Amino acid sequence: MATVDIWIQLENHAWDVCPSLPMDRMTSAGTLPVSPLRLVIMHSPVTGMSRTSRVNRPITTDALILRRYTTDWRSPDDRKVNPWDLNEPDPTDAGTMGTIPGPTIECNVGDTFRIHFRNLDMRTTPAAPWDRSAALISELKRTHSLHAHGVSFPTKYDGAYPLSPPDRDQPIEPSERPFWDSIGVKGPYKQGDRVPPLGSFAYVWEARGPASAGVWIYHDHSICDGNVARGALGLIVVHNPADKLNEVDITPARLPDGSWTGSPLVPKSIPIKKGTLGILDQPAVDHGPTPGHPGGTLRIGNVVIEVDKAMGWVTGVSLGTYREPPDQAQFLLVFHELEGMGMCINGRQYLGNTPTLVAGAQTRMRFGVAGMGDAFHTFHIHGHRWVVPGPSGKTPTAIEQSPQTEPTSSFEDTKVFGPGTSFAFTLEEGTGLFRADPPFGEWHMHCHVPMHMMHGMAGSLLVVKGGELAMPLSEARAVPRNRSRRSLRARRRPSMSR
Ligand SMILES: [Cu+2]
Repeated sequence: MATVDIWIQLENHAWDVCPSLPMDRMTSAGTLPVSPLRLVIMHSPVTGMSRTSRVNRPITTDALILRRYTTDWRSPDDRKVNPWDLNEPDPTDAGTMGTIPGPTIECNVGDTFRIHFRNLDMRTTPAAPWDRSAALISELKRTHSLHAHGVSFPTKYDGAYPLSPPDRDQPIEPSERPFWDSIGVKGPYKQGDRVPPLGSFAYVWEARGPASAGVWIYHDHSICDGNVARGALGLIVVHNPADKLNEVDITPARLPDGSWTGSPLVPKSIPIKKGTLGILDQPAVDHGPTPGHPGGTLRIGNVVIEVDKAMGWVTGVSLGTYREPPDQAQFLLVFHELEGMGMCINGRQYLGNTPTLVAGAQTRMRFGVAGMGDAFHTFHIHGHRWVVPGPSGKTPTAIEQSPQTEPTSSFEDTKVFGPGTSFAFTLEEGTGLFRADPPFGEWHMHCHVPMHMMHGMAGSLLVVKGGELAMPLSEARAVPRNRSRRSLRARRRPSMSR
């Protein structure tokens, strides 16, 4: 029974739903509308870091990013949602400055977690970060909160406007008084359902009993609708160590290169003749300096291009080799909509940008899948099936206290879920009834609603041995348009002459 302290800050900045590839590997290039501007200014409010970044398909207004920080919001502590995702960009100041979904809150059954939340929504109108004269939008529109599913708390920690009462344990500090005044909170105490810009609030949530084990969503639930559709959501993972069949234990040794910001690839350099970047007539994502590459790296799919400091010269090209996959891995996926962009998985769209999860044949894969937005989805991984574990017993108390290890679903091949729902399941080691045999290769992992899938709600599971060269993955070829009447006539002619 531990208390886990987590520091989260809400920030606003640009977000690219296609950070790796300006195309859809599933339906071929040319199908994806790409932003004509392609350049945004990224600003990290606490470190002061600012840079111009190339984007392929940014959301139309600033995203609202929940970002992990060290104690007292001293410095960003960004971590990838899925370090074994081939396509997830660098989440730090040098990359996307946070993730969608936001920080994963992880604890064990019985633990309490204290979420120190600070609101740094500084959106201006018009949404033009380079326009210094732009005015901040109204404080009420920039007021936010955090609300959690699956765990226990009193109403003061519910974060659900307008129902949460003032928290008598959290007086408003003199330094925050003007901010709370600006949204009409005149009393002496903070209110967790309405945290004003520059204000803070601590939520205390409890993973009470084995019934809280699993994966749950948390999200903004304050004054304005639409904040969740700008990215203000995250996942809670409650582990149940008693669940020997389904649990995974993610130690640094099981992360790629021992790091939450690691990648499934080990860069393997192929020296080439110095050449200009002009030869790359394709947008690529700037991944900034990386270890071993004092200049920086650009990535087009899984081809890594090393560039010099001024990004004017190509200094090398690398495909990379796959790291040896871990024996246990956790994969978290949120199927949701981002404003103006439609269907996303983890804030990204189209195969090649969405998660391509890398695992080995013997990896125990713990999946946590959640839905958010207006639509219902159906989760499907080709070549894999599972059962959802749940409680044993028939009374509410028995259900709440039982270890949640009983297989309670039928044999699942495609699972329906929707806004605010989540489920977790485990694919055990090895092959058999539940796993593809042979396992190697790339498997589609998508929403099975055709319209959602064709709008980019599709990722993949890539099963590798480790050590092999990461060759470019399969891409669709453009499907020709309907044949003209002339070409159809030409096809018919031979049969007519018979
Ligand atoms: Cu769907």
